[in-house]
Amino acid sequence: MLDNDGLKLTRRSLLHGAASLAALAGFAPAVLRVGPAAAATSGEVLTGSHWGAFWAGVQDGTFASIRPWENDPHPSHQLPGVMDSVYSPSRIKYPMVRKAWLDGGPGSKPEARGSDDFVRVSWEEALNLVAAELKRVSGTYGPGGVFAGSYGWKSSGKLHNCQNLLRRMLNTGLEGKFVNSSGDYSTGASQIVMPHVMGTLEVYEQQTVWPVLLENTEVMVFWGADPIKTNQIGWTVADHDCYPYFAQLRDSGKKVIVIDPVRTDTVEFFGADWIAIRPHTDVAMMLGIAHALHTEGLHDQAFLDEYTTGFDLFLPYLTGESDGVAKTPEWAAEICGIPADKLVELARLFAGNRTMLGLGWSIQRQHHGEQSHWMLVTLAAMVGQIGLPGGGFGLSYHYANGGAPSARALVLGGIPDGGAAVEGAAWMTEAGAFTIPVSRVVEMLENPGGTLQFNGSSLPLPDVKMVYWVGGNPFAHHQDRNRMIKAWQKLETVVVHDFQWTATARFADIVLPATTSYERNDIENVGDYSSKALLAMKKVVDPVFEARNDFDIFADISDRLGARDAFTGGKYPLHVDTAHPNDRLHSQLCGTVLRDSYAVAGREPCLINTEDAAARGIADGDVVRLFNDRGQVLAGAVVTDAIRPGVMRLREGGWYDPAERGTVGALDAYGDVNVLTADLGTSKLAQGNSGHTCMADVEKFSGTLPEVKVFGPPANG
Ligand code: PGD
Ligand code: PGD
Repeated sequence: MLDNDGLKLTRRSLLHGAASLAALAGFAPAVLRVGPAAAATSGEVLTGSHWGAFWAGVQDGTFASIRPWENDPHPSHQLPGVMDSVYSPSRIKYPMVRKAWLDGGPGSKPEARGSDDFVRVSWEEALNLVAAELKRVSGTYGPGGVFAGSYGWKSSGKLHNCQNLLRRMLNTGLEGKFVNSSGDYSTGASQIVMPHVMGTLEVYEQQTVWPVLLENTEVMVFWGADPIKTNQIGWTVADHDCYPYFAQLRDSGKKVIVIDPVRTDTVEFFGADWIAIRPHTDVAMMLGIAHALHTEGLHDQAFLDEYTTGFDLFLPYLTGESDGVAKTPEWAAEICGIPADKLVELARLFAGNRTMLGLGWSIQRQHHGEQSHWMLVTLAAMVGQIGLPGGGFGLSYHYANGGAPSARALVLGGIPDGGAAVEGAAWMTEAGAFTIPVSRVVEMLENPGGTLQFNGSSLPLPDVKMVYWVGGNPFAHHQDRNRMIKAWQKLETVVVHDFQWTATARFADIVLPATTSYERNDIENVGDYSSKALLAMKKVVDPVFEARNDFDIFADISDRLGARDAFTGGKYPLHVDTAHPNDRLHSQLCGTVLRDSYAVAGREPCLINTEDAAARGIADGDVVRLFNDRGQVLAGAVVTDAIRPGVMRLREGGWYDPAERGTVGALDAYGDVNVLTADLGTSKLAQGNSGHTCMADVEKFSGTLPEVKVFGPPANG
């Protein structure tokens, strides 16, 4: 049973929730914070989402109003829901564990998934459980044990990409021992067949831009596409830059045709010719049009000869020479439900006018869906306008505002998934790690040890015992729910992070509450294709209840896997202050009697805060080793509260004294801080030195102490 309180979350109860969060902070583990700790208590904050950029109004620390960014030409009507998602009654408030799993351990009562009670646990307990289970499953079952190819529309934002972060944690903390996925649910068929047909991906590529279409295109066809609806959404932050062009197209009076079983928003917006095709029959309809083109000699044979191969193989099929069935308009009409004379009319219209065929993606999310986009390319090649201004075909006019002109702006990279960390790991087979096409997850669970035919090869199916899903809702997006429930019962453990009680979360064993992107800082491009702006996605409100950023959750699990630094990017935890010495002039006088007044254990003194020293078992006067990726230095510890926690001071100018002389990487026996610092120009403007840019860690030195030799002469010196 869900915590009943979780169903009554309101803005008022939120205040209570915030208070309980503060009260519980005592047992929350330390987190590496990404961004400032607190959001504005009142005012307006600019941020963004799949639905577009917007100004969030904050009142007394609560997200209270929302208005579109002024540079959004067609704001989505869904924005009020975006605000409400922060406080919706289905918000996950606390870490929760399924009761039977908590009582009986992994694999207990799997048939109770979806109906069992959940028990609230502390973050500490939840993180311990997840880390221990990852270690157990990967240790017991090897690289095929954990599935982490989780897919879905995680929020916009380059840093808080929870799916990359999950894989990063497993790449750095579990040597990459997990099962990954490829492809997506949007264009799974087309993105595989198009490279065979066109040599390119097509579905996620920029389209001939709208100004060119408006100037040249005479007939615009939206085929199984409803761009007025779907361009509301972007994978990054939606720009909505297509909509003003849609209005210009509508006002131009040019012909717009929509081929769709449903009279869509796009039909209404353009006052388009609506061709109400029977579902799943587009290939037949295209064949009927192709047949009419060929019969009337309207196809562009010169284009086919010059730019394509294979028409000679296709033509006998089209005419029926190879299988005895001519794909005439009459033949097609019987199948697609559109009269034959309409198909002939379309053939003449397409060939006689500059025509852009804009296809949507639903028609490739069908059994044998590869065929529709493949046949579309064939039809467009016969029309012969591919490459002419405003002609040909496009597979992304309906998605993320494809066709909105691109700015020459920076396109941001995402947080890396850490895959490089495991390249060539010993457990990898010659074929590499397990990866399955993402929509075959259930088949994978049903058929461990079997194989799956995929794009010309035979993939081995692993024996997965644990599923880790973040930023997606497979109990919404995957097909055949009842088959899926049975497959899920084969699992020993399911972990889900989400901010709402999705069906997927309800079918999990361990549920961790994530923040929405409005409770954290991030950065994102505006416009998948237009890249019209970079948006600092500012935190609007502090996390509600016990929600935490996926980043912080994974960092803490990484800690328990012994890989926090590798996950967080090797950001060593302590800043090193490298100020000038008060008892020397740089390195001058270091070799003199003055050293007697400041050296500790015969080495350069290093100030360490009392807390940092205690956490590392370091006492005043100890010889310590400071280290980072660049080098390692011995020093004498001065444990003090005269330096803030998280900072050490090792002054510049201590003489370099490598234990192994002349050797790269040697331990410096005395304390030259520039062994640790970064050799980095300040920026391309001034190219100053960055001697104060230095992060490192410190430990009590436990090896054989090298003698300090630098204050005597070199051998034979
Ligand atoms: P969403 O509902 O967007 O669906 O499937 P997808 O799984 O993407 O789920 C995203 C989840 O991520 C939400 O529960 C959200 O709360 C969570 N989330 C968002 N941000 C974060 C975050 O920062 N951290 C964490 N931990 N969670 C976060 C959509 C899929 O459905 C897609 S893309 C397509 S194209 C398919 N379409 C169809 C279809 O047309 N017809 C059918 N029959 N089925 C489909 N399924 C597919
Ligand atoms: P759908 O709405 O599934 O959109 O883009 P996609 O093009 O796949 O389908 C488009 C049209 O195809 C619909 O009007 C449908 O009636 C029609 N159709 C269905 N079957 C057939 C058929 O057999 N033949 C023909 N000719 N037409 C058919 C989806 C894209 O939209 C994707 S993949 C994602 S992840 C985003 N999701 C959303 C979203 O969930 N909500 C909105 N508002 N916008 C989105 N944009 C993106």
